[in-house]
Amino acid sequence: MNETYIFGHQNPDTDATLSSICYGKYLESKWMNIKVIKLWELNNETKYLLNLLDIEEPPTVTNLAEWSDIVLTDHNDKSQSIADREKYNILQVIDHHNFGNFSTGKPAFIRAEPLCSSCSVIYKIFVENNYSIDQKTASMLIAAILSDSLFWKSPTSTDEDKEIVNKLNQIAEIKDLEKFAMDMFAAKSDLGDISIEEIIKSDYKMFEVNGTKFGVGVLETTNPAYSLDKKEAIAEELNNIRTKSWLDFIMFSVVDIIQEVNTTISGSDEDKKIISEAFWVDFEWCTADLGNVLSRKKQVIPVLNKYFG
Ligand SMILES: [Mn+2]
Repeated sequence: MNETYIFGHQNPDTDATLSSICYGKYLESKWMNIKVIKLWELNNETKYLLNLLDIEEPPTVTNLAEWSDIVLTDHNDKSQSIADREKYNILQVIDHHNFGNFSTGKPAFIRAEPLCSSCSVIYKIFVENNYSIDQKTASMLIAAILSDSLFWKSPTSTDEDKEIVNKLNQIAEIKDLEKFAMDMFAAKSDLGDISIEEIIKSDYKMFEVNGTKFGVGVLETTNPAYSLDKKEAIAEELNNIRTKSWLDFIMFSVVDIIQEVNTTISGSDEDKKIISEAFWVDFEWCTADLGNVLSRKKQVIPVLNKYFG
């Protein structure tokens, strides 16, 4: 039986990783030969969770044999996926993002819903198929949902997501969900001694609209001062990445999860002009206060798509 590879997006976050692990386990129960992989190193939040829940870290694999079968979770966009994706055969996609840059060679199983996390969609698939959810799986699904929803602060959160977490917690039995989430965010915010490029790329996605290629990095943190203190260096590195990756535009936002404020950094006059016009904000040196803009998917990308469209 051929191996089927399952993975989330590049620069994987908690939802990307845990959705692959949980959904991979489910596909295995359907007698598929599944190999969970990741496309890049994990962030500290996901590492903390794998350690806490005693789950094996999937290997990083960036190149597969041609025409390998693949299943995508938490993304569909080509520019956020495995390199040269057209070389592979997409069997399934489980997602909660928009479809702007996606096609398959063969018919595929696609399931996407506007819920706050891919793991919410996966929970629904499990229930619909009478798949029994064990305690560890329930904890992983909860972790991913709370991570993507920033403990319900993100406007992507829906009542259905909250209901799903309540149902899952009857199995997971996590005593204090808020503490569980805050510990996870603290782990994510503990960046240690990482480079400026790693700060920008820790949660970074590329997009293409109407021939305009752009990158958007978001750092969700309980400790915004850590990166805002390095704003000049970040602004400079943004310009380097823009040149290296042949981008037309790049922005990086520090999202304070506690105060619910987005401070966006930019190092070039062109990028500042775009951000100012698109979000109606002014720059003070290299930062602009975007206010309560917490979700890249729901509050940043639609604005940029409209601007560049
Ligand atoms: Mn997600």
